[in-house]
Amino acid sequence: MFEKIPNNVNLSENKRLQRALEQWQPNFIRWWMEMGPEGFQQDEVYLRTAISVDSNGWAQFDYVKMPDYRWGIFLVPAEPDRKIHFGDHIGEPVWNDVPGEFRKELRRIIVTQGDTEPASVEQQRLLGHTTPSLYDLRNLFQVNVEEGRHLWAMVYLLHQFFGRDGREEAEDLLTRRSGHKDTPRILEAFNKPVRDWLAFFAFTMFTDRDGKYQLAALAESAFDPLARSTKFMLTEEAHHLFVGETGIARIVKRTAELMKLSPNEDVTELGGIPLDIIQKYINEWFSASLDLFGSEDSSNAATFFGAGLKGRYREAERYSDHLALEGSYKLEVPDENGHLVERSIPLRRAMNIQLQDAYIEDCERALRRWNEILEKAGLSYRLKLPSQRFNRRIGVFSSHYFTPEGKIISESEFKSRSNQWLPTQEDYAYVSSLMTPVYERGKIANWIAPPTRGINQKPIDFEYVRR
Ligand code: BYC
Ligand code: FE
Ligand code: FE
Repeated sequence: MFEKIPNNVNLSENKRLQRALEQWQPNFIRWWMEMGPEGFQQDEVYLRTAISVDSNGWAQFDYVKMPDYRWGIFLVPAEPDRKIHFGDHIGEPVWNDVPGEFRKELRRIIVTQGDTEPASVEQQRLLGHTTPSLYDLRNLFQVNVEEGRHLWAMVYLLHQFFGRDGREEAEDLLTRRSGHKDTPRILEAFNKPVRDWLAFFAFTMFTDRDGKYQLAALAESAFDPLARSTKFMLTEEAHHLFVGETGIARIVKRTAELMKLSPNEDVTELGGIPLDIIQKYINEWFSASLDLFGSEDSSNAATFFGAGLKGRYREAERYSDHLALEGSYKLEVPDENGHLVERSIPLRRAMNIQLQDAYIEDCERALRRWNEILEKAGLSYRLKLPSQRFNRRIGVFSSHYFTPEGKIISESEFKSRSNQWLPTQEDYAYVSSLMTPVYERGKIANWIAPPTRGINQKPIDFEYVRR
């Protein structure tokens, strides 16, 4: 069995880890068969598999049946003499084991990260039945198997460094279920349904992108095995973000084409997705993803930073003060009377929002690209990111209601206008009415433009999934 698990952690010589994985692996496969992509487990999918971390080894492409995917365990090579570069232990050597005083916090971070990976597979498990093309079907499955590998990455850390409670946590990662009323996944966005392909692209654009920033923050960690694991995960994450960003870009492009064909720019007559529905999905998934950063003012975040467990985005390059003991982050927050007043959050307690700022900047860049497509098509409509205050469930804005422009409003006004801002049942039903599968080689659904190129230099009409 262990030869089948590609790894660079000396698995063949690590008996203790082998025993732990021996028990866990069959349960993982059982979970994958039950909760993984439904209906396609016996098909041959053109997938990339990581077999080593060097540049020519890590991305091997071939046809694989998903249950035979070789989920591996990879850490980027250790940096010799790496030192902790932020927080209270700055300058000390990084840890290759878990310090007792931070055990609880580290376990919690790893479990939270690990929980999102299988959750996303569960959320996406039915999408194969409505794929717009074989190219997209393959990308969906690529994302799914890699999220599976990300679970393995976190389970490796739990088994190797957390003993018995690590093993218990690893089991629990396979028992919670996205959206389950008694045993839900830990974070809210991972309990939301991903109903259709517009939602899938919005999810990979906005929610996987939270993943990128959380992983980047953990890649700074003083706990070196965590830093090295998450660094390798980031190389895979890039493709997930590509799927999301280009997926929405292709829908925008197709919608723009259809708007030109329709005398009153009504694309529903032509089976397209109207721009205002795309905007509502952006509003929904952007706001749900902001909640994943935790509260803007967070003592947990201060502890994580001080201990050196979790840094900011590119801590070394983007910041000069790595202690963050002085200074503050100014944020307008609502007071009890519903007036926005400036609050100074001590910098260390403001780590979540600093990470979120980097994320928002990145999202803005994608929005500009989508809007270029509209501009080139000669259309005046522009897509926008809603205010960070809009539709929040976590953090300092969650106690009040805001418009997408960030203006504070009453609950009743929000309720009466939310059908203009967030997808309605009719919007979901309309999008879902377009989701008829296209399994023919080289063909594509009417509501989305074809990709500009194929995968791994293959043509767009390549047989990415052999059914
Ligand atoms: N939902 O101080 P606070 C990915 C809880 S995505 C529910 O505000 P903190 C992926 C929190 O636990 C990246 N509960 O937050 C993407 C705390 O509870 P306690 C996943 C929430 O702790 C797509 C309380 O509220 N990675 O990889 O600073 C596909 C107050 O906490 C939520 C990580 O999240 C929520 N949204 O930060 C596949 C990294 N937010 O202690 C994969 C690891 C907060 O009072 N996690 N709470 O009982 C962390 O670093 C932190 O736990 C969080 C929260 C950033 C999530
Ligand atoms: Fe992931
Ligand atoms: Fe991802």
